[in-house]
Amino acid sequence: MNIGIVCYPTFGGSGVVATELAKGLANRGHNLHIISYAQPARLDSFRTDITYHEVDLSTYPLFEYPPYDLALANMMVNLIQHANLEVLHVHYAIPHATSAYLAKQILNGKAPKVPVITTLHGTDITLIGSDPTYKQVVDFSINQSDGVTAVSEYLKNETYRLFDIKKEIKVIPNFIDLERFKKSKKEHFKKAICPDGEKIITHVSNFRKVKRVADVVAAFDQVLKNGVKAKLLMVGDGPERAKAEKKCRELKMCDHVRFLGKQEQVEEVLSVSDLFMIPSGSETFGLAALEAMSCSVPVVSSNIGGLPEVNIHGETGFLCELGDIECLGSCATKILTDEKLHAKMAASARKRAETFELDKIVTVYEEYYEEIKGSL
Ligand code: GMT
Repeated sequence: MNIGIVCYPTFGGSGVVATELAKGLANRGHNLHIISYAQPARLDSFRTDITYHEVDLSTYPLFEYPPYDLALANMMVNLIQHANLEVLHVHYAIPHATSAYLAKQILNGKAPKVPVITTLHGTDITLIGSDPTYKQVVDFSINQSDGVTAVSEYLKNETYRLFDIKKEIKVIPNFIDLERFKKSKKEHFKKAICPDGEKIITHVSNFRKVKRVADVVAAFDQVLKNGVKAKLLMVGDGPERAKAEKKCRELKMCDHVRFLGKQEQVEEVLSVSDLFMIPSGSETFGLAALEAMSCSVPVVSSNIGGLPEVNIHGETGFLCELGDIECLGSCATKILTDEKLHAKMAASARKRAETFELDKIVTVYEEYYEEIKGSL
């Protein structure tokens, strides 16, 4: 099949899922076209079966905000006509589903029908999508898609609750490359960071407000106060980084915290981690938690959104109520000070991650494409 995948190019979330899905589909003999405004971070090597198309935004003195959604729709029309796309799969509803609708309308009757599949990822529904500024357009565009998927049961239910959706939403969870994300020996790295055998707690995110990075620092402070020798690795960057750095200065424990910035090989950091902390205020799935679990790292997370569908309380880690620093700190302490519990949770985390294995989920997408194509 010739498949078009539209996504954001960013490090976290939907862009990663879209790019990894494209690679998985290409490995099965499909021809992939990735469309974005910049090269996706995970599209890191040349292959003949994946073509990247960058949406060009011509500027014009009148445009304070160049209309990306129109340029994207134009690109979709070109690719449907000239690359013979058979499926157009857009990740994140805004504005991708709307551009896809427009492309379909433009081509109506002039090209074979191409099914548009929209995958909902998170903030396109829970935050920005349901904001009155965009809500009506998002509602309309989702309903105009030929197929709609959501990355968790939670997100499916939230979409029905927040919008007037007539379509059936299929839950297709996110997935993980178990070969890439597995614990590997990086002892030299661990020694360099933890010369006295300290435990490592890691957080990975885009440091947006919703990730509550200051909570990670505060909970880590509790762990230190509980007498655990530990280091905190903060991976990623974003608007809340300065706040988190300020928090560790206030708590006078900056010596124990390393802000590593954006890292491409997250699995290497996870390989030396003893615990992963993700106290988000909203998280429809929590791909970062799954990546940690796949590297046999137990997770302490908030009991929010889709996180309980990934991190099983008492099994792969612990869940705490939103903003409960005390709970985050004491759960982390419990795992880090009980070797038996740590080993049990690390093994369960990997086992749980195996249920989200990449190939299995790619098959589900492939079958869904066929189903939607057949229904047109
Ligand atoms: O917030 C992010 O990390 C990016 C965001 C997105 O929509 O691109 O991520 C969402 O999609 C990810 C992939 O499906 C999910 O794992 C994240 O839980 C979700 N983020 C939120 O809901 C805040």
